Amino acid sequence: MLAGALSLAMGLGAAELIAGALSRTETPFVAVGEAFIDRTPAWLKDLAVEWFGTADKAVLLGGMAVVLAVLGGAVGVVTLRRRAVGQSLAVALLVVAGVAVRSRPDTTGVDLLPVGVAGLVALPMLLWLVRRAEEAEAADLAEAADLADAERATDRDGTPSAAGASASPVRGDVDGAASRRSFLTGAATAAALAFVGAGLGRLLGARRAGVENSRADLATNVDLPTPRNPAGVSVDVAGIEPWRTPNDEFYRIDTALSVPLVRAEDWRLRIHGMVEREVEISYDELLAMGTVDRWLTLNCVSNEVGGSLIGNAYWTGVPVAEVLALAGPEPDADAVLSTSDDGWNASTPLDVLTDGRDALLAIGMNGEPLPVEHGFPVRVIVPGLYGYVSATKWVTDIEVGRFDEFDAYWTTRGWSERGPVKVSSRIDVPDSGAEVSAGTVAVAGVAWAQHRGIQAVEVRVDGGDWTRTRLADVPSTDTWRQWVWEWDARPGGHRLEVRAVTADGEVQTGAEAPPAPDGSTGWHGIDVDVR
Ligand SMILES: Nc1nc2c(c(=O)[nH]1)N[C@H]1C(S)=C(S)[C@@H](COP(=O)(O)O)O[C@H]1N2
Ligand SMILES: [Mo]
Repeated sequence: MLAGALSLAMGLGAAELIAGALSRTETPFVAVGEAFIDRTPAWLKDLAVEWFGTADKAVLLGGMAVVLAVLGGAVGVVTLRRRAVGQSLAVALLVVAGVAVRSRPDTTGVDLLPVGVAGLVALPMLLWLVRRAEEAEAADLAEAADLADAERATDRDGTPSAAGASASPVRGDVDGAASRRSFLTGAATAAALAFVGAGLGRLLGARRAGVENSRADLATNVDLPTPRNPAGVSVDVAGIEPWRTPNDEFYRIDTALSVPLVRAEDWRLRIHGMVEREVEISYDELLAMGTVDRWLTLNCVSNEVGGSLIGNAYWTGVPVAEVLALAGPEPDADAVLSTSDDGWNASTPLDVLTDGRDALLAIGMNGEPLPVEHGFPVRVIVPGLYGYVSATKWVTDIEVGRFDEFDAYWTTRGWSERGPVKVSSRIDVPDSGAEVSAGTVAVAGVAWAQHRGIQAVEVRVDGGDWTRTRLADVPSTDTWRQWVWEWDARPGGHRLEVRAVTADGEVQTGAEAPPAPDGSTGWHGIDVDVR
């Protein structure tokens, strides 16, 4: 029983640890508890609150621990008799935990990782402990048999008999005291590791909670304007991506397996390097400099033609140039290396940050404090540059210097040192491969060339002449621009392609290039079947 209960505990402890390290809150233990709470009938909930008050959660957790100990004990006993059945029971418990995890809101496949780890830890531990227990038991039986033999032999003729020496099949193979010792050592280790794992996991999880609290405080104390789309930015065609990307739909790209957890009150930004004076500012000091609100489109250099690694949001932040001015960059500096709390970094041209464009140290996204996954509490965003050379999330350090001295994260991995956004466009509707009815069909999408602006978007059918589309309005050159074209569709299979023209006259090239090393090119095309 101890073997079963402790191996289960150790598996769950490991799951807590992994979940904590990944900043996931839905551990198997927690998820089962929450799923249970959600399924508890109201009268029982009321009763629990009436009986236990605010201790109801502690009572539930204690109750769960007891139930798990009993279940684990049963698994141990069954495993002792029938290995395969016992292990299947253990796996069944893990499956239940997995289902509970996935039944929680906002969980993804990643949240199943701790469940898997629990299995990888618990199952071998179960077998090992059960085997030690079995050996100890067998040795006990053998010793008891020896004793009985010896007594019988002594009874008969008064002298100990040598015949009893081979009465038990396991005698000689197993030393009972050693097996017991090794079972107890294993059991104690399992118990200790379960506690340590769970404890560390909780600590890590508590940090996430602290950061979310910090976000929640800011949401009430900092004035972040509600995003309202400027007039005319949408072509209002069903199926097109919304002009403003909601935070939970905004693409996420970073190297962080466990997201950096920095509370606003602990955040500091150091500005140093080739500057007149080194400066360090706090979150409150940053806010006190005064914020601006801007619509900016951010995209990833890894975006394939027609891809979706792009989003448009209403950002609140302090101009990077003003923060740099506090330190006073030296005249021969040409780059800024911004570094994240987790060590990731990007080098950005100094002149781009100071040429008057809305390069921001952003604190707000779509009227909310930055989501943790998008860089809370402070990130950089620079209109006109790909994210990998500019948009450092969880930024804590800004070094002014020279490109020839900086080695930024992606630059050392073969991507270009400079990453200006390339003009591009995308067809959102109809879907590629769609069947549409002959007649008027709305073809619509977006085009972008941040900080340069889009002057025209053209489409062509089956390689024919390029036709101008109707453009929606934009508040500045820094956002993507929606377009729509009423197509008089004739029956048959057709290929539609799109290209954009920047405000300064560059026509988007049809030459195809992959994302590496400085962004994909080519026209986005779709095939549709007109009936
Ligand atoms: N700290 C940190 N910041 C980062 C990255 C990263 O890996 N780590 N990735 C960058 C890249 S490649 C892009 S495209 C943008 C994506 O920002 P988002 O996840 O908020 O959309 O963040 C940038 N900032
Ligand atoms: Mo990116």
